[in-house]
Parts: sequence; structure tokens; C-alpha cells
Amino acid sequence: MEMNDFRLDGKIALVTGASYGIGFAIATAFAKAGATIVFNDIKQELVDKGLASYKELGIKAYGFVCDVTNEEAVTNLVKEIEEKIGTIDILVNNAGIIKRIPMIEMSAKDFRQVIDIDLNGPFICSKAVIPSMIKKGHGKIINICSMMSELGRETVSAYAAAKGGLKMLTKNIASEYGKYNIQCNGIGPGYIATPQTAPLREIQPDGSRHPFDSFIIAKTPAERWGNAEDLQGPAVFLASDASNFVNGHILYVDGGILAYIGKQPQ
Ligand code: NAP
Ligand code: GCO
Repeated sequence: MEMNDFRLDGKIALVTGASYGIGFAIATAFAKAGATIVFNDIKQELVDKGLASYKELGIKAYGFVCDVTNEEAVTNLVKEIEEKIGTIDILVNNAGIIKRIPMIEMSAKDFRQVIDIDLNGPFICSKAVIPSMIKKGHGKIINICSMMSELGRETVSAYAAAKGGLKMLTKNIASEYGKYNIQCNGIGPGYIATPQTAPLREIQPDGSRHPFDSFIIAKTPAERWGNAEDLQGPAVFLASDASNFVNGHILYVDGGILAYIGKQPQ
């Protein structure tokens, strides 16, 4: 093994939904490791915001407006990237939403929207990039799963179903395309402080921590929420040649929460 195996020089990475949050952190780490960054978001103003944020870090990124649930738009995006920038070596299926609604109060429409973005989106994007990866003789797909790929909790039925499905889609892509030197793995973040989890960390009217915030601290051996930067090293590893024999694996980056029964209430 050479330490260069952990580098991404000369690689083109598409990170979906990467104007900010976890996707942005992963993309910036890829850029620092030498990759060319391409990202998409669903609104032009978000893409512009993302481009400005990357530029502030000295990163020349390429941004596109594209909804990951729109197969024609994704196919055209991949074609445009291949024509203008080059073949995609690394795909990170990061774009995702969550709706926190008690299941029996959730409309089928809301349930379907979460499944569409969080599970169909990764299917559509992976299907679009794999043919060129096969031609090129290598490829890396990283699916951003979740603790909810393993555990349930109240109000997140659609999200858990999607992320559980994404875990198995990861294993299936690994199984079906491993022979073409394509590795497909997942990253399962724990509770990460991003806009998506902001409602769970809101300071209460009396100035106290949100009950869920305190709950997560008690359930996490690291006794803290994760931050998006905690995911950067694992993502670079799974995107690099250093992980060429790692396939179908979900790497949980959760501060130990999945291993821990939780702190005894005082
Ligand atoms: P976030 O802050 O909500 O960012 C999600 C990004 O995806 C946003 O830029 C969003 O754009 C974009 N997006 C949403 N729907 C899209 C679509 N149809 N097509 C393209 N882009 C779309 O979320 P995050 O916390 O960074 O999470 C990123 C990923 O990590 C998600 O898959 C999430 O499920 C997963 N995850 C998060 C945590 C956590 O604790 N934060 C833990 C485990 C896993 P808009 O702003 O327009 O919606
Ligand atoms: C929630 C949170 C979680 C995190 C993450 C945990 O409401 O429980 O949003 O789902 O986003 O997925 O790994």
C-alpha cells in the first residue's frame, strides 16, 4: 500500500445535494484529496450558494440544478458532465430529506416523497453512472445511509424504510457490479449537527437543551453530536484506492451510538 492510495488526484466526483451540510463537507474533503468536484441541488439559488461556498475555500466546483428523482434530468446531467468535465469516477448519493410525522398521520404522498428522494434518487443516479464506470474499469459509489438503516424510532417511518432500503441497494450494487471493479459502500452517520437535525437541537423556551438533544448525548459514547467534518476521512477512504477490496459495507460514523445501550439515567 502507498499513502497515495488515499489520494483522489485526477478523479471526478459527483456529490448530490452538496450545496451545504454533509454533502458539502464530503465534497470539500474530496477536493483537498485532489478530486474535481461536481454537485447538484434542486434550486439555482442553492447551487449558486454552494459555488460561492466552495470558492471561499479555494475550490473550483461545478454546480448543476438537478432533481435526483427525475431520471431524464439525471441522465442528461451525467451526459453533460461527461461531455464538459469527464467520466464520473466517484458518486456520493447524499441528497435526502426527512419528514418527522407519526406513521398513521402521514399521508401516502409524504411517505412516497421521502422514498422517492432517499431511495429512488440513489437508484436513478447510480444507474446513470455505472455504465461509464464499467467502460472505464473502475468506480466508487458511496450511499449516505443512516442509523435508521438499522434502527427505528417514532415519526421517521418513511425515512427508516428508505434508509433501510438504501443499505440493501448498496449491498446489491456491490454484488452485481463488483466484477467490474466498482465498489459500492455506505456511510451511516450518527446524529450530525446540520440543518436537517436543527429541530432536534433547538434550545427550549426556558433555555434548556431540547429533550432529544439530551437523549442523543446520553446515547452516544462520544457524548456529543457529530459534525459533518467527522464524515470526511471515512468518505475519502471509501472513495480512494485504499478501499478497493471493501465492497457492500456500511461504515457507521456515529460516535459509538449503535454499540452502546446508553448512559444510566442519574
Ligand atoms: P440537509 O442539510 O437537509 O441537506 C440535504 C441536501 O439535499 C440539501 O442541499 C437539499 O436541498 C438536497 N436535496 C433534497 N432533495 C433533493 C433532490 N430531490 N434532488 C437534489 N438535491 C436534493 O441534510 P444533511 O443533514 O446534510 O444530510 C445529507 C444526507 O445525510 C441525507 O441523505 C441524510 O438523510 C443523511 N444523514 C443525515 C444525518 C444527520 O444527522 N444530519 C445523519 C445520517 C444521515 P434543499 O435544501 O433544497 O432541500
Ligand atoms: C431523526 C434524525 C436522524 C438523523 C440520522 C441518524 O429524526 O431521528 O434526523 O434520522 O438524521 O439519520 O443517523
